[in-house]
Amino acid sequence: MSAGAPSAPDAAVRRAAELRRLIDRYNHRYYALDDPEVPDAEYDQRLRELQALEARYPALVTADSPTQRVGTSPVAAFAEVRHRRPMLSLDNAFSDEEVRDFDRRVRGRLGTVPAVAYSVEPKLDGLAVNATYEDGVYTRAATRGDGEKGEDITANLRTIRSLPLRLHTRAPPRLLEVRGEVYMPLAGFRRLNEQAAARGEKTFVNPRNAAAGALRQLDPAVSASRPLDFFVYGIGDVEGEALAERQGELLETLRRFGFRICPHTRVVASIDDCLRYFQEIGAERHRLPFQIDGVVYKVDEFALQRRLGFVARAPRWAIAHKFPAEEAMTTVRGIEFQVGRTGALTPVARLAPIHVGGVTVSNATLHNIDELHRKDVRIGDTVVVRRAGDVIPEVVAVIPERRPRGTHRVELPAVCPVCGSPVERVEGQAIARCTGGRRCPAQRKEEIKHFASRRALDIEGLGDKLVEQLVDAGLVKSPADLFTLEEARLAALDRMGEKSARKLLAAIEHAKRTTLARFLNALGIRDVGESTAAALASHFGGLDALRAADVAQIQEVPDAGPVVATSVVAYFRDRANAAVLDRLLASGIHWPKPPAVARGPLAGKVFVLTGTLEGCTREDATERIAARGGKVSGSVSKKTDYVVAGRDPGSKLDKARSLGITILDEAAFVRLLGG
Ligand code: D41
Repeated sequence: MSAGAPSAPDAAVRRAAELRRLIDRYNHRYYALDDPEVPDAEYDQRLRELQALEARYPALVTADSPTQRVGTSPVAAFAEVRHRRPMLSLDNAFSDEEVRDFDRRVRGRLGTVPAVAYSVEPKLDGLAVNATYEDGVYTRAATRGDGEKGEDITANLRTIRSLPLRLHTRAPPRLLEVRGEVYMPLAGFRRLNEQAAARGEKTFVNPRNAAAGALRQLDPAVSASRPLDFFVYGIGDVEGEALAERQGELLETLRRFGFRICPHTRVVASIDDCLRYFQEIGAERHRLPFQIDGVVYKVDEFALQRRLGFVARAPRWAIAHKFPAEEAMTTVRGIEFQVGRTGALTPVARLAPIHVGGVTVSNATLHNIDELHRKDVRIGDTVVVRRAGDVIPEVVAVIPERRPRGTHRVELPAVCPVCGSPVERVEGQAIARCTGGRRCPAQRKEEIKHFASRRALDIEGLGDKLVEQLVDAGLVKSPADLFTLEEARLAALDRMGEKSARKLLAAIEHAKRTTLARFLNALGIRDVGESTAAALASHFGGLDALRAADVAQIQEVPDAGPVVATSVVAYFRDRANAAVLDRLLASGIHWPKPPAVARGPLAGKVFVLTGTLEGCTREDATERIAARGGKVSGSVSKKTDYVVAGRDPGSKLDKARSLGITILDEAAFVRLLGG
């Protein structure tokens, strides 16, 4: 022991060991199991106590102490680390047929086996890393690199709170290498990008790049501030007894050791089951809290894996079944501004057609003028385009190296490209609008399309093309004109005829019977979407009460803040809107009286859901709350009674904590619902 540092009394040694054990357990419960055991304040207090003890007696500091997660100083460059066993790569399959070929090869090599059991694991889109434990203590981590040697990221991986610094077992192997994927959960990725955008900094193209950037931070303190996580999917070298005979068992053992294992991992009996699993997870993938780019199938039995062996750097016993790519590169042929229902100008890139996310894309949104300027997309640029699931394709980023000479920054037009009215942009807002209102044909068309759409008045057969025709022909200037259309004039339109005209008029007649919520949604009041319309309808019960309400009264509705309330009041005050509204009502639009005040055990209670629930979907949860008289709101405010926090909750949880709102985990929520 160095001179001057007092040697620690036995009591301090024991207390430090106890604190380390406690904090480790709290960390595991909080970060790995999403099931906190103690309040945050208690956790902080224990950590501070340990820090104080270690400051007083530096000899107490151990490599696995939870105080050591951040603390080492920045390094100049990463040292090279040679893996004790090479980190293999994975062969890819892009179709069911290629997967079946893989299974046939496996069974062919094994001889008589009729069907092989596979471990099926979502393929996390992150970075493969290797973490080493000696006598149960975390000692080292490295990136995959070229599979033989990677970079030393020991300090950075240590900052991931779900990583155990000591294995949860009494008899750890002498040495254990675990392999897994470091990734950035989507909620954290979005938050990080929002913060970067707010500071006017460059955002990350995708969570994978963000995770790579975070891991490669030379300063572990910066790395620690990035929301990374780690799922383990296998092992490298082990010294000591074998941990398992099968992949599925191995993952269970690693889970017991304290690692996070991807929760959707399973063992299935045959390749048919693998393909079914691929379909299932493919349908669910955009609701997962992390990004996956396929599924990995691994022969479950290690004895069979050993018989199959390797070719080149890839095992013969595993394959990655990939989803179609959701990102692709193409060039920008033009940038135009589309005018929406409320006059908002949306910049849209016209693209050289490109196959992405399973379809051909030739337009992609740039969201708004700020986004366009932040990404600095120009005509002629090569860009990354993304189409994920049913989401509208978007331009993610420009490839600056590919920019041709002589391009120009795109500016917001001074006048509306459709009607020539001045474009207005409120200071501090991202959205620029055409000021033409119903005089602008583009706004008129969008207003009527929205009015007729499925989740509004649901007028069957009145599609986008027909609306455009009706507006262009001057037959319809506002939604109210739909109810005075004449059969003869309709029938005279291109591609119409008498029969279609009659059908459309019948559909319009049919749509007059609706609900107040649908009707309010159909009006297209700024800042009032489907769920806010429903909340307004159920709170006020009738249109007259809502029309008479002031800003303060509207703010009593869950989900309605000052922005919504101001927009609603402004809508009903507008003379032109009032005239359209009166004509709509005069045409015979009606709805049943809503049921009297909600009753049930949760009457009047406002819930906010965040994160993923294991036992039911968000829609189910909403229905179950509503069935008991409660309401679900999209955002946390003082009006919120309960926040239900599922797995990987978002910033709503932080907000709830700061407002002191009751937080329910899934189990408590189910109990509140009555089992
Ligand atoms: O989730 C993943 N990204 C994942 C990657 C996974 N679940 N399992 C994997 N298994 C392997 C073998 C079979 C070679 C042990 C992998 C990877 N490899 C892998 N990741 C990057 C390169 C290889």
